[in-house]
Amino acid sequence: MNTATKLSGFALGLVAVFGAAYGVGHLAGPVTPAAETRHDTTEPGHGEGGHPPAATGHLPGGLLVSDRGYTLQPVAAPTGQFAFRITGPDGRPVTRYDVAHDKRMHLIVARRDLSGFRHVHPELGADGTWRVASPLTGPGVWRAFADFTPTGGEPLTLGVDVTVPGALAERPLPAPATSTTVDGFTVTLTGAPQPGRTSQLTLTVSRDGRPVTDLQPYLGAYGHLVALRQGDLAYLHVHPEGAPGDGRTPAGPAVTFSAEVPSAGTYRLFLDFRHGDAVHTAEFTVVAGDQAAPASDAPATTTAPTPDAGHGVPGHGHN
Ligand SMILES: [Cu+2]
Repeated sequence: MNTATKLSGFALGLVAVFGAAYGVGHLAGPVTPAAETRHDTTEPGHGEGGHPPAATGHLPGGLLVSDRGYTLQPVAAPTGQFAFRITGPDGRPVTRYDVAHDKRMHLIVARRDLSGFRHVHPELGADGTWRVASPLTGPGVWRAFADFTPTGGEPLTLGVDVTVPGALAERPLPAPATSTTVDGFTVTLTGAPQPGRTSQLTLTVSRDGRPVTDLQPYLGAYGHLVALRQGDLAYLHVHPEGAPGDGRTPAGPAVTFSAEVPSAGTYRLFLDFRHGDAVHTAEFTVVAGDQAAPASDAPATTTAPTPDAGHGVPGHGHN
């Protein structure tokens, strides 16, 4: 048993590394085949394959550490603190940001195995350094996403890997499900993401079998949904339809999002919602598009019913 667990962890590690390597290769442009290197004046960036260098805007967020002149740089920080800065096109730390969803900076972190999700809001120092009590809650390779809008620029999400040393215990991704529990709440998901087109995802919150109708606004909405793609952690942040106080958006139990995932594959959804002056995060594994994601066939064999999983119907459904 123990050996099997270790092996599956190892296999997942390989998948993650392969995914990361693939992502880097894709972002750097296609590798030029040897037969095409006959030109004496090979210009860097003159890639073939129809991906012009300036087309990074079509990529999902969070895959790049540097985009449109802005770069995410972790900086040394005291134990227990996480610090970073964003440098701008002039190479200097950016100190002016627009407020988006109540904050000038949203820092989202998750381990490469998609465990340990946190969403926090650092404080900006006069020198352009952002600092926050470290959300990196244990050993592992973490992806840190900075989601911000530099004043005068467009919204950006930059991502960087940060390693926290220690004994690494890779966690397998939980199987796809349409219901989960967190902090005594049950959250159910209806709708399934479809690659390349907008899908409605509705998350419904209940507690002790009763619908929760007194959700509290959190960052200007009744919910925030982040989706991370397994393999490269492509980042998607969606806000719900309607806003608190607009006269038509109820404070639960349902919060509806319009989301478009960039490809078929397995995603982990993280729903932040606020109730009782505390923020709760409900997590779901979903499969978008064709059920061909290799990493998802391992959990499919574990069909043991769990008492709190509600309808344990996988989120993907060929009828
Ligand atoms: Cu935030």
